[in-house]
Amino acid sequence: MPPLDTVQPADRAAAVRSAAAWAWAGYVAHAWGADELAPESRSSYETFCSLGVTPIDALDTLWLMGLPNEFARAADWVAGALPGRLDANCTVSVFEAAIRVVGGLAAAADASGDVRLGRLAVDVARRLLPAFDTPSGVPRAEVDISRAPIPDVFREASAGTALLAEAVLVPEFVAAARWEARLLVDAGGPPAAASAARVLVTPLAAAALRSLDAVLDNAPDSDRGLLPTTLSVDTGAAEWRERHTVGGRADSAYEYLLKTWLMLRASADVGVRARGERYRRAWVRAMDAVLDRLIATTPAGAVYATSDLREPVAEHLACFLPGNLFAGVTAGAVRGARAARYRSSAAALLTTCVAMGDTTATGLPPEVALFLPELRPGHPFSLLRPETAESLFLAYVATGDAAWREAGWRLFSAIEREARVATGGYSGVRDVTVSPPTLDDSQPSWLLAETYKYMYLLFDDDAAAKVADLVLSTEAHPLAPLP
Ligand code: DMJ
Repeated sequence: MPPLDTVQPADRAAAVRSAAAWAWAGYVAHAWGADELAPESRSSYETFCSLGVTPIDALDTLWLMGLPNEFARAADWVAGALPGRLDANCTVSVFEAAIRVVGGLAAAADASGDVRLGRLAVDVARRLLPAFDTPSGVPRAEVDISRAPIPDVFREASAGTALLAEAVLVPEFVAAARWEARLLVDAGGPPAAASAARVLVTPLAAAALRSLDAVLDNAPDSDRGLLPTTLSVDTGAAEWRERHTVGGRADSAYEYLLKTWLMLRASADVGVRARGERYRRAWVRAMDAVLDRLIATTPAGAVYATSDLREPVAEHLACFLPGNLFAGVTAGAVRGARAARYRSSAAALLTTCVAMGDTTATGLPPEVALFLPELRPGHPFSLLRPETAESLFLAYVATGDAAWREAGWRLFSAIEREARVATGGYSGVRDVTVSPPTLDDSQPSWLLAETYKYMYLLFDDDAAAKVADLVLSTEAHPLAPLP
């Protein structure tokens, strides 16, 4: 990596690519076959039943960045090792396995045409399917990935409550259902099996849609589009009165109202498009309510997403929201005065997310910021999360404003300066207010799946053009919309 201050704007994408290659090289050297890299101790740790979540999550980033040898090595390992690992008796989070493993496999299969990965996306999605077998259709939080029956005691303990984000997983399950249909057709099945209408009624897609519909059908009208943060898997209704939020536990459900529409809206099938329209309307209603009720402005004019309890707390996780608003405007989900409101609110929210990093000694944003009323870190650690980079990319696409690219470069430089490990990889930091920081010795799989991918997309117009017609999942996996 050349000195950061000598990198010309035209070379920024190459710098991101080389950082991603460093993150990957660290994983290969010290954690090969494990879930995630512990870069400082040059070892690894297991977070997902040893499924090898880092290579799975990284596959389509390696492909997009033009790292064919790295992609081939990862794809071969996944195709060879994952089937055996899936048969080990182990409990996984349905949400995490869907967004990282099913989404990662399906997107990599879409991009490369590697049928082995498509088959595995279907296999993993089918293994998650029993979780959706609840009275409401809202899935249980966890499932045994080996398909072992859930012990009764565990079933009772975990059956009661789901988080909102866990209930809305349509893009991943539709992507897996498409691969299932494609494999059927390839094996001599009727071509009509791959039509959008037929894909949506397969068990995989139908289960995810039933859960989303249960959430929307049961959301109290008095909440005017806001969704309950915890749900009963028996009824699909709010489990107890809890704050409304777009932060952790709820975030991707709001994001996926828009993205479920994006998956369905271009279909040649009028019924599929009509179904998608329900989710576009739900997204607009939700975003109107979020802007009315969950946004706060400090006396100094900083705008941030909080909760309806109005605590002066901003989570980095909620920094996906400006990008989601920009994406909706770009896609034409809203027009006229509403589009103008979404665009200006998104710019104000993103300005605060950028300031969360710009105002710390490391240049990294904290996990949680407080406004007292000045901006200061609440939880001061950083897990190198992607949400600000994601929103910067989507803001740049929507506006073409080079200031968003400059902010992205500052964020990239901060990671490079503060979080790079000399022996390979990057690490989260314990306190973003101290430079150089103490590292937490972990490289989350989303660094390669999302953070570097969004930075690369921000700086590389050709790469951005490649994903322009795809739907970027909540884990940044580019999924093909239904035909
Ligand atoms: C990722 O797994 C996804 O972006 C998810 O939607 C939220 N949490 C992490 C990154 O912060």
